[in-house]
Amino acid sequence: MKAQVGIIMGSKSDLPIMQAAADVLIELGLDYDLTIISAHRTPERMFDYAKTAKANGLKVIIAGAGGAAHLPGMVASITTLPVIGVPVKSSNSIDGWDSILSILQMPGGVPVATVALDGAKNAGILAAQIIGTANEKVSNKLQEYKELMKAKVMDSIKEL
Ligand code: RP5
Repeated sequence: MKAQVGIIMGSKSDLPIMQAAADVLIELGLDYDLTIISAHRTPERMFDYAKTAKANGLKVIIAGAGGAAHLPGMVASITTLPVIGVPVKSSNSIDGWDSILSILQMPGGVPVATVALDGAKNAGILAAQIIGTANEKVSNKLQEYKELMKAKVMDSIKEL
């Protein structure tokens, strides 16, 4: 089956953070397509990716970037697919707020669902939840995931 989730990031240096999105998608039984696209260094590649994403079978795009983090917003400006933005606290980020605000403060009409700073795991879960609205198998996996989280907390209480 073709990947339904596209994971993109501005630089290889974002990968240690963005890997968490890939890991949770695997846990939830979803395939992903992961690559590097820089809004500033490879703008044509970004345009082509966003323009063809839907035809390539993607249902959701997770985009991570840091500093002047334009990748998620620019991709959202080109595609009608939902875009989840992951602000990365990168080497060129002052304190993370630059990454957050660059992704969060989108103009009306072009939303990016922004998760927490370095919050790639939640981006993966949110992508699965979007796909789960029309996919019973993924929805069941998400339910199991929630049960597991609950069980872990209950176990930690017993260990006190
Ligand atoms: C952003 O600049 C990237 O997404 C990355 O977070 C940051 C730094 O990139 P490198 O200089 O490490 O390639 O565009």
